[in-house]
Amino acid sequence: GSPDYRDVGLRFPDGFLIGSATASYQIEGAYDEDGRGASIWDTFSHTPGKVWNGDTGDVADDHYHRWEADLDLMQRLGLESYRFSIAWPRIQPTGRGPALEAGLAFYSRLVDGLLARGITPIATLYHWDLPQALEDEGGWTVRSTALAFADYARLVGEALGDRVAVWTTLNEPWCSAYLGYGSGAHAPGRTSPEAALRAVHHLNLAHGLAIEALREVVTNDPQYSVTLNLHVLRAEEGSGESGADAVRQIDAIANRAFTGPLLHGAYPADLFADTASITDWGFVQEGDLARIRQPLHVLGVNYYSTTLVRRWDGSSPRSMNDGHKDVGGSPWPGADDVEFLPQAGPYTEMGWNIDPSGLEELLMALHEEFPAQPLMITENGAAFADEVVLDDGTPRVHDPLRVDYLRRHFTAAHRALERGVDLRGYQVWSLLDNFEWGYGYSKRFGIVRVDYDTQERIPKDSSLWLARLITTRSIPSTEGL
Ligand code: PNW
Repeated sequence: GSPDYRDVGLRFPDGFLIGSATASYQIEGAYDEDGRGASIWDTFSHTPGKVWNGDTGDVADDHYHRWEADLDLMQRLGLESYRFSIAWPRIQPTGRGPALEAGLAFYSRLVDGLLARGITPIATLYHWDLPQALEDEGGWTVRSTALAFADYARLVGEALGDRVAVWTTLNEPWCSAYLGYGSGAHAPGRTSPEAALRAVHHLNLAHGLAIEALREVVTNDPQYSVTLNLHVLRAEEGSGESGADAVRQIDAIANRAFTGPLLHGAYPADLFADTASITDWGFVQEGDLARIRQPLHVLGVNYYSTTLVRRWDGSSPRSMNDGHKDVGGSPWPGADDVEFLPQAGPYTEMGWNIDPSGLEELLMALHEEFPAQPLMITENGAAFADEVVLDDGTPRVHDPLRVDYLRRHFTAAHRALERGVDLRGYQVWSLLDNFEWGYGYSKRFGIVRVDYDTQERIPKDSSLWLARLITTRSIPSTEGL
């Protein structure tokens, strides 16, 4: 049978970077301070009906003001690495022009503070907060946004390119393209299949151009990466050839639309065929593919759950349990005849099924397709409905479900390591409870609780468990937490 993924005592090698991750719009707040321009997420969250409960990132975790205490907290937990993102509109309020000194200074202090505490900085240039002014010119549907991104990368590289250890260009371009321009669940909330496919290409191009720009200006010897949310796809049992073809189609649009150009230097032919009625992909210009394919020191992998599909024959209402907020549009251009099926539990608060075998499977599949490519888990974690309890007057959050989720996924990652995968690290999503995009503050992914009234931080049991994992380099049992 399949492993239960609860092993304790498994050791991770020295140099395997264990830390935690956040993103600028989800934690910083201070949305109008020090000259920061508006991003598409400011516009989106301030538009009634787009985010649950009308939540916005205006204040979030107030990390912009509390960064130093947050760094101290990371140090107390013993984090070896911290994956954060840089808010483009803090550097260039309209997405173009000279850099704002105050914006650069904030991230410069943050990086210095990490290094002073012995924490490796992993910086993401784009975790979804596109300057609104660029969206007004077409956003990711136009090529000029990719060119502007390269200029932004150069400015950040000039300022931080002597200290950042790992640069990640984009976080989950799948979400930016398909949720932002296809389904409309994310900012900017557009619902056009063609726009989504144009966005795919311009995001891929932006990645390549940004690495070229960084390479020209950095002075240390950093690593370059991009982070993808690859879908682990399964066909309905017994669905035969038609199920396998549904997997093939979703694999093309969800996974190979990115790994193709980024790692093989070409878009897959079946992606073109599947989307021929939407676009002829004429926006892919000569020379683009050579610039998109850049050697990557690590490929970032975000993993939460699996996806179950089959071909829809139209005989009953279409099942769309794809884990995404249904706001009308489709995040699957050209795949209107694919069904997404409910999966066996247990589930997290997001409604996502928990299946650590999917992580092992994904790492093995990447290793087989790209044997020489080092990998890093740049996000894995879970939202649960945590509660604060008082233990002898001390506020605590006992989150056994999150501890169990993490233990089982760390075990899966360890099995992949043992099977020969060149896996370099594991960043838990997320350090802090934060603004969970379309769900606002209702979903808590943090290993540290945030009280949104007082901004108090309360380390959950999962953070203590992670701290012990880092000190012992072994997967801990949960005794004595
Ligand atoms: C990732 N989906 O987002 C992001 O990188 C994080 O910012 C986010 O907080 C985290 O995962 C948890 O959601 C995703 O709909 C958002 O499949 C949506 C999806 C996947 C990942």
